[in-house]
Amino acid sequence: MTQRPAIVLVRGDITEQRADAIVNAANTSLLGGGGVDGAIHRAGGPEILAACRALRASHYGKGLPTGQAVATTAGKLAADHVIHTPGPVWSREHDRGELLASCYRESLRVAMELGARTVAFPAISTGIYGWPMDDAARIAVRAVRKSAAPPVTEVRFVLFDEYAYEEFAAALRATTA
Ligand code: AR6
Repeated sequence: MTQRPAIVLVRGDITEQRADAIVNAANTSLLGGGGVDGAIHRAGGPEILAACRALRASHYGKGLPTGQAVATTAGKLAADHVIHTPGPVWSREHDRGELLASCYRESLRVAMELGARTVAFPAISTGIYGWPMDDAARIAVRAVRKSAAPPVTEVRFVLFDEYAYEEFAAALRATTA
């Protein structure tokens, strides 16, 4: 029987992670922004933006749709690849949970195609896009449990603060219970 990939939580900065792939909470323009996106482009250098611009020109003239994922070089980062995925903006009126789950699923699909074994995710949509942390954590953990498969051996959630860490830990406990 094949081993299920491990899900690991760490507190920290995703730009400092050693992993085969790190995931960027991007926007549909693929051209950078604040939060994790800004930090990844700053730390990874201009190669990442150049690769994003090339993808815009070749495949995504109108931008990358929310919930999809695409990989570029990781530039100067310790990772091999950055996988960019635009999360949904949280809405009180519309349930966009499926789109948020799709970010995790599609990012993992791309990671597996690349042969990545270790993949690090931030808490997509929980910053500028306003998603409540408890709900986002539940969706993230469920989606990863469902979709992670070999060659991935480890999925790491990299949480920026104690609150995010605690909410992901609670979500993990709830799905293993
Ligand atoms: N490492 C790990 N987590 C981080 C880091 C970091 N270096 N920096 C912030 N976080 P956000 P979103 C946490 O806003 O909500 C950008 O402008 C942060 O505390 O980066 O998906 C894009 O271009 C929060 O919990 O992403 C889009 O326009 C989580 O990461 C938009 O923001 C996500 O926060 C995307 O918004």
